[in-house]
Amino acid sequence: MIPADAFLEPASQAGFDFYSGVPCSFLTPIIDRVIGDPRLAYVAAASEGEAVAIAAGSWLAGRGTVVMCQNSGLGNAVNPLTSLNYPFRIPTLLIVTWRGAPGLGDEPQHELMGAITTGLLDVMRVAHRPFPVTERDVDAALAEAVAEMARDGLPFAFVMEKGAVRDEGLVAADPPERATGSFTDLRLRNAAPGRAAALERFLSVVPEDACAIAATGYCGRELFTLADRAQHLYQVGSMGCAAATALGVALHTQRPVVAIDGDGAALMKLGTMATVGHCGPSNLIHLILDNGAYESTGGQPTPSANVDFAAIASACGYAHTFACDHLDGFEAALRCTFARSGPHLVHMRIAPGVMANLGRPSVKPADVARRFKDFVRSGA
Ligand SMILES: Cc1ncc(C[n+]2csc(CCOP(=O)(O)OP(=O)(O)O)c2C)c(N)n1
Repeated sequence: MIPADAFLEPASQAGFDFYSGVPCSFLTPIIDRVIGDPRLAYVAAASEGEAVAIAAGSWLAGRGTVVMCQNSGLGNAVNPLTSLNYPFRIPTLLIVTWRGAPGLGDEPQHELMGAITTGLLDVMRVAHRPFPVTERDVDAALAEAVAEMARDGLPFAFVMEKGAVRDEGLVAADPPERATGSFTDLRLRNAAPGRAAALERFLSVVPEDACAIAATGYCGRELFTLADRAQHLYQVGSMGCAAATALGVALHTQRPVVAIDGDGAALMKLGTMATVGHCGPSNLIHLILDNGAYESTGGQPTPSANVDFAAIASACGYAHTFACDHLDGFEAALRCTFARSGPHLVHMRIAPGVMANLGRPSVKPADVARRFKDFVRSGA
C-alpha cells in the first residue's frame, strides 16, 4: 500500500497533469487526492467512455492524461479505446481497478469481468502492468508506461488491486454556481436545409482560430469534402464522443472549439451535456445537426423527434442555447456563439440528404490528430 502522493507526485513530474474518470471504491484514495489537489485538473465524467474522450481531447491540447475507472467501466470505454485512441494514436494512462480479481471473493457482478480484465486489455492492444504497490516501484512503473505510450502512441493501463493506495479523505470544492442560461428561438418552421448547406454556412462564418470536431458518419465526411483544414478532426469512429473530445480540448485552449454532432450521436452520450454544463468552458460550441435519422447507416429514425436539445442543454448549465431550422437563423446563432461566452448549444433542424460527390477523409487519422494538435497548440 502506498500513499496517493507517492504516485501522484512522480506522475506529475512525468507529465501527467490531467485526470478524468468515474470512481470505484478501490480508487477512492487516489481520486479523492486528485480532486483535492489544486495543481491537478480532474473532470468527473458521466461515463468511462466519455472520460476516455475527454482525455483524448486534453491530449490533443497538449496535456498528459490519466483516466481512472473500475474494470466494469472498461466495458463502457471499449468503443472510444478501439475507435478513437487506436486509429488516431492518442495515448492515455489508464488506472483500471480489478474488481473480481481471481481469489478476491468479490460480488457476483464482478466475477466475469474480473476473470477477463487483463485479457480484455490484451484484446484491445492496451499494454498493461499491475499498479505499483510499493513506493520503490512507482518510478519504474511510470517509466514503463511513458516509454510504451511514446513507442506506439497508444493507451497503457495500470491494473489496480484492492488496497493499493492508502485512504486520506476527500477535500472537494463546492460545484461552481451557474446563472440560468438564455434561450433564443430562431425557428421559422419552413423547409429545413440539408447538412451540407448547414456545414457550408458554418465554414463561411467560423473564425480562423477556431477548431472543430465532427461526429462520425456523414457529418465528418461532408465537412472533409467541403473543406479539409488542419483545425478539423473527423471523428471516424467513437460515435457520441465529439462533444466530450471537444470539451477536453476546450478546457486547455483559448480558441473557440466546436463539436459538430448528429442527433443520433448526441443521444448516444447525452450524459456529456451534464459534464459540459458542469465544467462550463466559455469557448465550447456544441452544434447538433438534427435530421431525425441515423442517415449514415441508411436513414433509420432516431428517437430525437420529441427531444428538445436546447432545453436539455439549458437544464445542464450551458450559458446560451439556440434552436433554428434555416440557414440565416443558424448563421445568426453561430455569430452569437463566437461573440459571447459559452458553453453554447445550437440545435439545428436539418432535412435528410447527402451532398453529391461525397468524399471520405483521405488523411490518416493519426495524421489528422497530429496536425490538429499542432494547430491547437500554435499560438497558445
Ligand atoms: C458505437 C457505434 N454504434 C453504431 C455505429 C454505426 N453508425 C455510424 S454513423 C451512425 C449514424 C449516426 O447518426 P447521426 O449522429 O444522427 O448522424 P447522421 O448519420 O444522421 O448524420 C451509426 C449508427 C457506430 N459507428 N458506432
